Amino acid sequence: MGEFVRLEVADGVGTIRLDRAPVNALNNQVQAELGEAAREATDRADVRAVILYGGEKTFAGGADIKEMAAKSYAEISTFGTALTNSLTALAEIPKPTVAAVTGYALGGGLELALTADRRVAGDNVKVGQPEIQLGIIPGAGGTQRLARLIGPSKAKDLIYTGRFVKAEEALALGIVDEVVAPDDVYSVAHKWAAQFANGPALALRAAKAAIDGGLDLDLRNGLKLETSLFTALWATEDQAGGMASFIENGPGKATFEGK
Ligand code: CO8
Repeated sequence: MGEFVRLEVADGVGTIRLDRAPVNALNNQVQAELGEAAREATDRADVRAVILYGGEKTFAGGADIKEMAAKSYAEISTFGTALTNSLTALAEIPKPTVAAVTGYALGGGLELALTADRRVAGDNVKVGQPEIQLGIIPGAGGTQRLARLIGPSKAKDLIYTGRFVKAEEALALGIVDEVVAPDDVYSVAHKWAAQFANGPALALRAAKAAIDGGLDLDLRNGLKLETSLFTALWATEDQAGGMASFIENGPGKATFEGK
C-alpha cells in the first residue's frame, strides 16, 4: 500500500487508485508505487479484473513537471525507463483492465490510461499529449501505444500539436471506448470489470496474451501464438467444465473456477 497509489480489492475487482492532489502528477514515488500496484494486482488470486482510477476530479495531469524540470540527463533517463517499466507492468497485468477517466488525462496521464484494455470517460474529460508544448515528446509509451491504438497520422496530429481533445472527439478517434456522465465513470467501469470476477481467468489471460502479443507479430506468427494459447486451455478445469455445461445445459450456463 503506497502513499499515493493503493490497490483496493472487493468482490474480485481491484481498483488501483491514484491519490496525489491536486492532479495526480506522476513523480518518482508515484512511478514506483504504480509498479508495485501492478505487480500486486498481477499476483493476487483474489483480483480477477482491475480498474485504474484517479478519483472523481481528475485522472492524471502527467509526469510531475516541477520534479522533472531540473533533472540531469542521467536522472531523466533513469526516471523515464522506470516510468515506462511501471506502465508496462500495468499493461501486462494478465487480467481485464479498464481505466475510469475523469477530468484530465494528459501526457503521462494519458499514457497511463492507454495501458488499460478499455477506457471509460466522463463527458467533460480532456485528454492529450501536450509534451510538445514543454519542448519534449511523450516518453512513457505515448508515441507507441497511441499510434498503435488510433493510427500514426491521428497520433501525429495530437503529438505534434499537443492539443487537448474533448470527450466526443476522443470517442470518435478511439482513444476512449465509452463516454458517460461524469458521476457515472467509476460505476460504469466497475460494471465492466465485475463481469469477469467469476470468469474463466486462464482463458481471459490467454485472450489478452494472444491479442497483445499478436499485435507485435506478423500474422503468421500471431496465428501460431493464438494456436498455442488456444490448445493450452485444454489443460484447464474451466475448459472441461465450460464444454460439459454446454453439452448438458445449453449455452451461457457454465460457472467457472478460474482454474
Ligand atoms: N506536474 C506538476 N504540477 C502540475 C502538473 C504537472 N504535470 N499539472 C498541474 N500541476 C499543478 C499546477 O502547477 C498547480 O500547482 P499550484 O497550485 O501549486 O500552482 C496545480 O497542479 C493545479 O494546476 P492548475 O492551476 O494549472 O489547474 P487547472 O485546473 O487550471 O489545469 C491542467 C489543470 C490542465 C492539468 C494544467 O495544470 C496543465 O495543463 N498541466 C500540465 C499538463 C501537461 O503538460 N502534462 C504533460 C507533462 S509531461 C509528461 O507527462 C511526460 C510523460 C513521460 C515522462 C517520461 C520520462 C522521461
